[in-house]
Amino acid sequence: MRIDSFELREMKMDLQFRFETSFGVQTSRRILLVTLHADGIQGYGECVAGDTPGYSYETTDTCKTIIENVLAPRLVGREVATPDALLSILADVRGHNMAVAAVEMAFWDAWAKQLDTPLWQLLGGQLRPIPVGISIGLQDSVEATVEKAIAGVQAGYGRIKLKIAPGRDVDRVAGVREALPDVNLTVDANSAYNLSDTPRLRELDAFGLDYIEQPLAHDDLIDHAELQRQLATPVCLDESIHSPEDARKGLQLGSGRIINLKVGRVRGFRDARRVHDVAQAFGAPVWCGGMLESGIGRAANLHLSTLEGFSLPGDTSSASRYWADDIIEESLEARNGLQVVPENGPGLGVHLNERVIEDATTDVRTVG
Ligand code: OSB
Ligand code: MG
Repeated sequence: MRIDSFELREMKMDLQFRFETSFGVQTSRRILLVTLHADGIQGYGECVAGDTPGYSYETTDTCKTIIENVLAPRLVGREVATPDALLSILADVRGHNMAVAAVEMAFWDAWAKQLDTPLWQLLGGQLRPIPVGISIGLQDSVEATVEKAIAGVQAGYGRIKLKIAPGRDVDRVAGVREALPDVNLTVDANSAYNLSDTPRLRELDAFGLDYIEQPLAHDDLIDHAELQRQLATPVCLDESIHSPEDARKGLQLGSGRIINLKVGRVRGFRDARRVHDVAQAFGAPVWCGGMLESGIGRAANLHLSTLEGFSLPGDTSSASRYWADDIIEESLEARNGLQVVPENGPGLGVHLNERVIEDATTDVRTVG
């Protein structure tokens, strides 16, 4: 495909709920939407970077700068045949995975549209309903946490993930487990603990959690391995895994037994697939994480989740939980804890809602 231009659009979207994690509170989201124009086709990519450098050093602003000034100028005017070719043009860009992934996603979407193929098929997946759960932010009380978890189960979700932080952990988990003895329950610490908290984390072994997500530092594999040796509950790695090599090292060291896979964190679909393959070689389950995506990113997550190693419910819950109005026409709503992969046309299989996008847009730039 000959890449003609990129449009970089920034939108501000209000969240339907206050989302608190161990790294901060969010009530809205700045989202970058990348549109790639090539051979008369438009491909879309959503950048998952957050507004602040809490989850990752990447932010909406760093991604905007890197895409506008580094990635897009290199690609405009070039003939690019495959995602591999695109990634090799960007190979010397160290890090900035979320920026690269947004551009790579737009390329996959355009490429799949040119091939008249749904993205899931091009990725090598199998079409099936996608099991999803919900991620519940830190609440001020045990009661509020239990209430949110019960509402999630009543809405049909079969897996509940609770955000935890020191002092807001064992009591929350105990309360939810008592109210919901059979639900698939997990926790996500977003790096809020260190090895000296091992006794506290061991208390969680009593509640039959499916996993404890990213308890220790964002850049650590060594201490996670030590912690995993002392825990019965599997550790699931999120922030620590940025590449297929990280996945190999983490699984080889025993830093965790499960991987939360996010396209943006690992530089795009090609490498997400490689992380998936590494995990399969180790017999480790993966599941698709969420980054409070709008419609394009949410659709992308559902396509990725069709790969066979995605054997645990993902975080791609109903779009209406997050947004009053999504940026796509299709409604990505879970029923009985299952999402349908959108197939309203080739590629990502969704269409932009121009009205919602216009209203939410705060900045537009074009390269090329
Ligand atoms: O750690 O999985 C995480 C959201 C933003 C950044 C990091 C994380 C999350 C979530 C929310 O847990 C998942 C979602 O509902 O999109
Ligand atoms: Mg996480």
